[in-house]
Amino acid sequence: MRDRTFRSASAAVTGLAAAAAAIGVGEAVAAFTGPGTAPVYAVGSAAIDLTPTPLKEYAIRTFGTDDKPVLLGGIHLTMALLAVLAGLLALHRPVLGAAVPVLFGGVGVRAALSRPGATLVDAAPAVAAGVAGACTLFLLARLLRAATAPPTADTRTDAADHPGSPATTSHGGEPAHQPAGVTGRRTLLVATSGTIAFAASTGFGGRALSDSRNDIVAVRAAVRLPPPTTPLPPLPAAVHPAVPGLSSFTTPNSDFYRVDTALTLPRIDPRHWALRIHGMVDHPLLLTFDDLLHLPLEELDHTLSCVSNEVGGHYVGTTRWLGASLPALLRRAGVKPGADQLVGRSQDGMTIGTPLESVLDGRRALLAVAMNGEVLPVAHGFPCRTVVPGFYGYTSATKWLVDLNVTTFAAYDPYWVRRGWDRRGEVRTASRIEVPAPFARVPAGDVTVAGTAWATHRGIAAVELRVDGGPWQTAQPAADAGPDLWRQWTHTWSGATPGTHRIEVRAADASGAVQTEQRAAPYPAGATGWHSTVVTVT
Ligand SMILES: Nc1nc2c(c(=O)[nH]1)N[C@H]1C(S)=C(S)[C@@H](COP(=O)(O)O)O[C@H]1N2
Ligand SMILES: [Mo]
Repeated sequence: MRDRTFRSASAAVTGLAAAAAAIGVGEAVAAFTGPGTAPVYAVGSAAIDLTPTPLKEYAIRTFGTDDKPVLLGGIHLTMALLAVLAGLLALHRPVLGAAVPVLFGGVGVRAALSRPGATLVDAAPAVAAGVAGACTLFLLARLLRAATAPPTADTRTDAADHPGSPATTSHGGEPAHQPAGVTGRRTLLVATSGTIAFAASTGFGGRALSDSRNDIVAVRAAVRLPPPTTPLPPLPAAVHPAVPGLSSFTTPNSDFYRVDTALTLPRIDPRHWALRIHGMVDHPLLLTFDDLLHLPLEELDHTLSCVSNEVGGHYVGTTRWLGASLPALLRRAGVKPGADQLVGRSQDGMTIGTPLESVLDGRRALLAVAMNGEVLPVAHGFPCRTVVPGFYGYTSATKWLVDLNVTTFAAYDPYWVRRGWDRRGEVRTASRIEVPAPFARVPAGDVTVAGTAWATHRGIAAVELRVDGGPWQTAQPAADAGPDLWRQWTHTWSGATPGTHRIEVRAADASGAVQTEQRAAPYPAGATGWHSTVVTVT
């Protein structure tokens, strides 16, 4: 019995060791083919693209920015379970067991080749991983069988281990045969720990090599940006009421929300970057990063928000972008009549379509290279992204931009539109209460309420509050910094009485249209409904 447990446990361990060796070898090869081609990442990226929209929405809602670690954890867990099964299978049928890593390698190959812009070389890490996993498992399984082979007449030495089956051997109990099993177990132990050490060194070594081969941090730090040709004055202090707990007017880069499908961040060396502007234009353009920096650079203060933001949510931020004028470049390329959609494509294959007439209607839209005076952070699109005020990120803000296609809505559906999201993606009016915090306890009397509202590119005209469904009261809007920016506001709720109260907020955009009370989920065109917060007055 103890032997059987040992055999099974050892089989599980050999399965896990072989899987680790496979992942390690995959990482080592991926150091040369790109971090996104490592099998686990390739499978994860393919999974993101294949995930049905409701599940994706659920993941963003439930795990927020942690959705990627959760996905990677799930893939590793699935692999671990399969590895244990493969180990057990290999114990009896080594060839069948070894087929499991081969199958998994096959899934990795498919995933790697499904990535946008993939070439055959991108499949190399998954091929190497599958072969390494299969060979390792086959060899370890053989060692395990040798070490724990069911006792034959020659090796059955220890009847005490088999209380139900008395020894029937003529050599029974002869200790001279003991060392054979011990040696076998020792060989197995050495081989298994050797495999694990090998897996760790190729895995971590491969990652480290990959990081040093693609040292985007150093490349980015070396970028020198010219100053803006037309600098904006600093924002007036009056845009931000000095209420403790209210978010800052400008969002620090480190706090700026991040939403994208990139499991490994694209690492683009600006020295090798070029942007193609083509499609329905008279003169297609190809711009290097140097060309871009030699264009007049302008600044844009702008509030970017995500269509997946829930009512009261935090997928929204305000920043000062720096970049070249997108409309000016499109005019230089000469947009042909009939074109109505501008599709940006990122290095990792994301496509984002913006209504062309909006880009060209006089609003400021940028090929941005910096935010808040800092070269674009890698997570926010280094070296270049688009920004077009008035639209959610998924229809206007392509990070890691490499291609702009002037086309039509009839001819092309971008990534999210193919998944059922609204093809225009204009920002809906939104407002949220930030102070008091939800479920805060505040003293009776005059209570300061404060928050933020935005209707990007239309602007906010008014904000109203009510308590416990009472009459709407007008809040005090802070200074208006322009329609492309959110607007903060404060309100004094006078005479708050002890008990639990609900405060509700709604805003009107510059056209006078008031936010609808009707609750709608973010899918397919952005959340609607009034934000409310419950507080206890003491
Ligand atoms: N390449 C690429 N660009 C992208 C996305 C993406 O997944 N890939 N997501 C878009 C979405 S949905 C949003 S809301 C914004 C978010 O930009 P941020 O991460 O800089 O805040 O980027 C947009 N640009
Ligand atoms: Mo988004």
